[in-house]
Amino acid sequence: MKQDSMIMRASTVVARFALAFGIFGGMFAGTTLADGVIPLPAEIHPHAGTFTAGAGALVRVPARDRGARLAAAYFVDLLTRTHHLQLPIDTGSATDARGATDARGATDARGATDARGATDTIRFRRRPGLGPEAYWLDIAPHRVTVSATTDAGLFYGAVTLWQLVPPMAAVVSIPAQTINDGPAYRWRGLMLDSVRHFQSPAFVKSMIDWMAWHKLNVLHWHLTDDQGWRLEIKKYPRLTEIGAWRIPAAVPGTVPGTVPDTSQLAVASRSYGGFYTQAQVREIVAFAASRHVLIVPEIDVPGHAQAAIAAYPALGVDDRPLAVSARWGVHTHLFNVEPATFRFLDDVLSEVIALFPGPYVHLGGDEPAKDEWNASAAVQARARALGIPDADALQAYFTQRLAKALTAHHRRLIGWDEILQPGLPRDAIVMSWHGTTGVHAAVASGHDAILAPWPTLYLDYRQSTLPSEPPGRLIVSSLEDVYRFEPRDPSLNADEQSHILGVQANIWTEHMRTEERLEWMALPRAAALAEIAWTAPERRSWPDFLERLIPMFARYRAAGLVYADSVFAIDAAVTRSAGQVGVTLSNQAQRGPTPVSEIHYTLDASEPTAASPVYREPLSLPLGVELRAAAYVGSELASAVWVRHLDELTLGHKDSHELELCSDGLGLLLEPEAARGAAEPPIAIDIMNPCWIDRAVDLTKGVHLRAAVAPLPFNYEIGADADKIRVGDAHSTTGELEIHVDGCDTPAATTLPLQPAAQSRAVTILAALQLAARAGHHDLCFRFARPRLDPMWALDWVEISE
Ligand code: TNX
Repeated sequence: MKQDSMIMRASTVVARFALAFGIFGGMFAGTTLADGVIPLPAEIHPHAGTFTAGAGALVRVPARDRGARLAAAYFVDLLTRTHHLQLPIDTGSATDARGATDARGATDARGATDARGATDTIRFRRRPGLGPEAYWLDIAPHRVTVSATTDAGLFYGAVTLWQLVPPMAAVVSIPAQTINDGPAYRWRGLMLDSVRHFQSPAFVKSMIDWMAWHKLNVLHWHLTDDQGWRLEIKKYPRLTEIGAWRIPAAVPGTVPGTVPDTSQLAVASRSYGGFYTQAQVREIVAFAASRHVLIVPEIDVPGHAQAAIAAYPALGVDDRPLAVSARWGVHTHLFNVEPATFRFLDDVLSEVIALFPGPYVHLGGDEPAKDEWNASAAVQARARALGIPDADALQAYFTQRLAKALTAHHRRLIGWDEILQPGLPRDAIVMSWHGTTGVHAAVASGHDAILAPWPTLYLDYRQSTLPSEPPGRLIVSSLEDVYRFEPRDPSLNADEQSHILGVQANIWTEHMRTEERLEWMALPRAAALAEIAWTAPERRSWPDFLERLIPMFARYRAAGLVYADSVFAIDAAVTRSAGQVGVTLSNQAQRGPTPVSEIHYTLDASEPTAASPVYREPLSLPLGVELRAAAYVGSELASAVWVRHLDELTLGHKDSHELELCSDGLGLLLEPEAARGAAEPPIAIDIMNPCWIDRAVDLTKGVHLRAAVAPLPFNYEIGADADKIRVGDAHSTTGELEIHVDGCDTPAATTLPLQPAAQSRAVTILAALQLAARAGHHDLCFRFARPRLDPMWALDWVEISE
């Protein structure tokens, strides 16, 4: 089961989702209006009665209406997948195709048996005058009608109808209501980075499928970068023969004690990678079309180009051979500006355009560190010949030169907000990631724009501070942060507003080594994104969204998708005083005036159920008990079960999440390369300053201390910032763990040599040491003295006992 790979708390035993939901998943009660529909529809009007489709119910579509047939088939397919219900489809009569009331219309309205003998019908039909993605859904006691002008509208009507059927229901039973719906924005996107880590074609399709459930309609596919070229280009086979492969990114200190020089590594060690063949891309594009998802390919220029240059060195600024990068960050290798390079890019774009029929091509443009261009005599000479004054203007030239190629192919250019420079063609679209300032500048100058602000809509940021989060970035962008991002900006005038095409969240995958983790990072934040992109701000409500999320979770489980329970997951603060343990429990959903979930707990090692005591105030418990807690929404289990033995040993054990980081330079959640169980949390670390604090430790009697450490690769391109990292202070060739009392800059109270851990890629427990008694409570600071940047030592946990 996929859920097995979810990251769980190390110091505690957490019951697995799969198990817990297996026990409690069937309890979902009845449905109310639009219960479970995400994104929330624009208008819902309740009526008396209930539509119930039992055996013999029929789905009817007009004859020769392919769009209606596909929408109906998707509805039937979804119902089969999540409910194991199979409804037959009747492809109808010519009368239906005209959309007029047929002879059976009156019969249907009465709910009597129609010509095929079915009592209850779900009809898909055309209705003129609705918006391009809008639909109308009428649920009456014996008949459901899904109508729309377009195929997309019928499809979205089908998705809503599916979501109206309560999860686990054995029959289709929906309260009578009319739903009139359409999106606030036409661009409702997710960006998938298939470069930093590669996903299988099957995964990409599965993602497109669940995007459709959320009425998300754009997959921006990031296909080229420094760490790989993932798209087969027939004219340039080396792009994927060479450019699609790199060394695994997480090998710490590849040659112990030296900075790994990837260009020296044998081809055989370039073991990580993959690419999409053109046949696979065609299949994915066709699949996406069937889900009304548009794929927008991204070929990133002029930066993020190292993989292409590794494959064809003549594309680069100097002749030095390059390897495909296995490092994260901003690389300095740019395409050169020679005519041959533009011919190459024109050729690449011709193949890209042939594969992706959509109207847009994304040409990146982000983070072009201009060092190489500025330093190169050849680039400077070329710029002078073109009459271009500086490197920024050169990037403008680069983008605009390729924009012309796209225009010739009747395609519109999209780029990150760095492309907004004088001369940018008016029809180019600006994708703003630097907050929303890029959007203001873009729409003010008449460009269409898409909101994709960092860090709120960056799904590589973690969703909570809990140790259950997989590797990623340390800043928190919670489900609520995403939900509360407001795309509508009242400071823009109506004309400017009309240039905002919509919103997009970006899934950068540096730290997402597995597809399961990617799903965890994407779900359910994609549901929050869907609602801000589709539903008008005045209709959105955070508590209401959370309630509707519970049946969405059930659908995710039915489809075998991994998702984050972070919003409901139990957060515990534990304190000790004289034989007692104080425990404060909370979760993200609990905060605010209207708590959506309730926390139930047990002290007898049994699983908490909805009937277990409700947590209302901090608990004071005797030492030695085992506390279990879980969040419920009504009778539905909404979080993993949190477990902790409150005994001496586990209370003295603190992992990197329970310690405090000394600084917030560049915070990441990282994992050691080797020998780590699925239940071990990643390590919280500031790579600019790997340093942790344990506050107010009682040293009156002295303490016994154990620490677990791991070497992590320093595989980051951070330019001159690397000089700010303190290294070179080690007293041996491998370095030491230093423990400081009351301030990290005091002389170390004691040090532990790292030598015993140096040969391992896993976590090593260093020999225990004794910290001498001194009166009162003191802050302990743990940091490393190391000879060089790589490896970067990390503190996994400390254990302090008397
Ligand atoms: C910035 S946002 C990038 C990506 C990284 C991302 C990590 C943007 C256009 N470029 O190359 O993957 O940060 O969060």
